[in-house]
Amino acid sequence: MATNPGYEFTQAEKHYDEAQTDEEKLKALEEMIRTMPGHKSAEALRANLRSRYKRIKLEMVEKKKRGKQTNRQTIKKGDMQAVLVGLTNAGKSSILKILTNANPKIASYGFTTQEPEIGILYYQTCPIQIIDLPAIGAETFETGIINTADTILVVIEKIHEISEIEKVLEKAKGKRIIIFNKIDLYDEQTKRKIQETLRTKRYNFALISCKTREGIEELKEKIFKSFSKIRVYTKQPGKQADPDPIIMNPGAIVEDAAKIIFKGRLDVIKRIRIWGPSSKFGGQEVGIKHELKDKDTLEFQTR
Ligand SMILES: Nc1nc2c(ncn2[C@@H]2O[C@H](COP(=O)(O)OP(=O)(O)OP(=O)(O)O)[C@@H](O)[C@H]2O)c(=O)[nH]1
Ligand SMILES: [Mg+2]
Repeated sequence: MATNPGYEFTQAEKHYDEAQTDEEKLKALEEMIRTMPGHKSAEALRANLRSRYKRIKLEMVEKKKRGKQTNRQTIKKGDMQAVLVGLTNAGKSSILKILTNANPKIASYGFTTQEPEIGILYYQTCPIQIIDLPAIGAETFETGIINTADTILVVIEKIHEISEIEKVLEKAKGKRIIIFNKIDLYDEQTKRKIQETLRTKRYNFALISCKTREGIEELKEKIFKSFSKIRVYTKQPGKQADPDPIIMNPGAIVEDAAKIIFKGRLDVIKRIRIWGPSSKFGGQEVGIKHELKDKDTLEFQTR
């Protein structure tokens, strides 16, 4: 090189050539700019290094933006969507992992989660979308998904965190469940106190531990209930009911269920009987306009 570079500069240049990531490249470039020859003929080189530095920085910002966009696009809102919100380290990703098939990064060093992550919780075979978000205060934290989610899962380690978290929930419309995590760290008496405080404040809450799995099944049920859907089981005459319910909105009638089962062909139905909360007695015969309730069992006799 015409500018007679010194040893340090040559080393920095080597680092640049060997750099695997944008961060490493930037670091090497900084080093090159710092150690490059000072005389006048090096001006062009300096300009070249500076523009290289700028270009990589810009590319990094673009990549970050694109990354976010793709992630947002892949999170297509499901019928039942719950989002995990909280301060760093509360255990949001641990909860995603325990509830769903997702395998997020979990660590104690803080601000571990950098992008929204999605998992599916199958509750009685119906899919519930659970979204894990970066912690409040993280550079990549955004409220978009929180504002449209059906249910907000407020994850805390201490009760006073609730008021801080509520600040980002101003535009959130979903139902809220307070999840007091890491309950394994407390004795029975303290646990009761925590429970009492949350009850007095009239929160819908769950005390859980990702470590011992305490409270996890109850939490699943609370999450499902928060969507206010109804489960309707179906059966054929003389047979056991199908263990997988049909998930419907409150106010649904027999006709809605029949349309799903018979794909719209209602003329095949001869007789309808019902068991459960909406029936006067087990096996009551009902018409197509009969309103269903959660945990009803419907029997269709066909022609
Ligand atoms: N004792 C105990 N530790 C837990 C429990 N749940 C999570 N942890 C630990 O808490 C730390 C943080 O867990 P994460 O799931 O990464 O927390 P997070 O809320 O996703 O953190 P960020 O991504 O930084 O916002 C990890 O060291 C976990 O092992 C629990 O129920 N009990
Ligand atoms: Mg996390």
